Amino acid sequence: MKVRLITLLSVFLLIGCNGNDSKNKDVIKLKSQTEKSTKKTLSKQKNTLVIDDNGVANVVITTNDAMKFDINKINVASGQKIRLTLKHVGQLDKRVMGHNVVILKKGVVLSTFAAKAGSASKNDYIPAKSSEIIAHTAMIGGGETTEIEFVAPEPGVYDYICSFPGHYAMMRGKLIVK
Ligand SMILES: [Cu+2]
Repeated sequence: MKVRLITLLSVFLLIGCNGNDSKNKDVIKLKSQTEKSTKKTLSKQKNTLVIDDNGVANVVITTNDAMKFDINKINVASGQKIRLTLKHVGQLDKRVMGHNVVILKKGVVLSTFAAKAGSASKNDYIPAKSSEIIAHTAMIGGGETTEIEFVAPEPGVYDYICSFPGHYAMMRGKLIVK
């Protein structure tokens, strides 16, 4: 009698375990589907470089509450006029999830610059009178859009980051000028 009970119990336990396992798998599947769909949304909004009738190259970088730029590489020719649009499609306020695009000169050490920027809270995290910046957008929050125009510098590879405290590690890309 005892043996039978134990057998029954272990059968129940086995069923129980299997049930949990498949539930976990479902959860994992759902999660990866959500990740994929977020990526899709971002890449749908991704614009390739379009040069308009006035000879200006339009670049649109989309960002969100997950601290990501959808474009991490911009290829341009030296001397090309660029209109850079930054679109924040998140919902959080700029005080908690502010984003900008700061294009830095060659040789600027990102961690050093980011530390300086982090202490410039009164100036939207742009260090005053910095000689390390080629161009930068305004700092914006969810639902906002901002744009700047600048001319592509001499050939080389330039880093761009978001200078909001703690964001540069995730939010960075390269402007590749040929
Ligand atoms: Cu940011």
